[in-house]
Amino acid sequence: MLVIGEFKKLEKIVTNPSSFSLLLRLISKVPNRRSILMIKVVSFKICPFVQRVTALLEAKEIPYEIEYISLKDKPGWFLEISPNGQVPLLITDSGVALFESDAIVEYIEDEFGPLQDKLSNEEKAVQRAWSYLGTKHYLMQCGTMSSKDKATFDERAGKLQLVFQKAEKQLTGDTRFFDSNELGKVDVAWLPLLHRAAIIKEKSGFDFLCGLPKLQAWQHAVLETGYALKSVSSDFVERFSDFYLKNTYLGEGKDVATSQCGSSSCCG
Ligand SMILES: N[C@@H](CCC(=O)N[C@@H](CS)C(=O)NCC(=O)O)C(=O)O
Repeated sequence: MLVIGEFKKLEKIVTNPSSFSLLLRLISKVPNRRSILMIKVVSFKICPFVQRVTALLEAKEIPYEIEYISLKDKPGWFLEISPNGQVPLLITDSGVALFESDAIVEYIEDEFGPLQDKLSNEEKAVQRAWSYLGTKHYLMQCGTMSSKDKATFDERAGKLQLVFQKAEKQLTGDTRFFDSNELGKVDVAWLPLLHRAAIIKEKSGFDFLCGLPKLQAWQHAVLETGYALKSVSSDFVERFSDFYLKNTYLGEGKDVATSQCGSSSCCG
């Protein structure tokens, strides 16, 4: 709800259209604001780097519109404004195209405030480091899920599970999320990994988080926020399954559910 002070700010903006970002912040408090003014995210439907950005926008309740492109046939306008030719690309309210999800996340935090306030520099650095560790493994998870045969899958999954084990060791189990009962930067950075692990478990029986109870509890808490679903398109699971569960070991392998962390061997 807008309070009186905010109406005064709004009045100031009306007479000074350059204060656009302040207007966006105010608009984010207005119901049905999506129809008013939005920043734009250029996306590919199953890209985890995009999802970390859209999950943060969702968690911060920042209005945005999304445009999906084909990465096999990138449109000319996109190549024109995207220096790395990759998604996500975020076009700010003043029309500046931002690329690289780390930079985009920092921009959102600078512009709209971080998810958690009052962190010490040390805490912020630890959170940044754990966020990088998560995002650095998106491609490893994609590669693992794309594996065509058991040997390749086992080798890749084994490497990924080492990272999940590190996270298990870091989690205290005393907080709902990574290091707090409030959703934070690390939770959003790991959300795509945890979301994909949940879909793979549901569809194939293979559990990336097998034998890691604190990570499983964290996954549950992150998914329970609803931001995983809100940050992807309504046909995400279908698109994701088409890509990773067809002509892959995960999709076709008869022994997937009992591979490595089989349900009877270590997950109970
Ligand atoms: N370092 C980039 C990685 C983004 C990325 O790899 N995006 C993939 C889709 S998930 C992409 O656009 N690939 C197309 C290409 O590289 O041509 C970031 O953090 O934004």
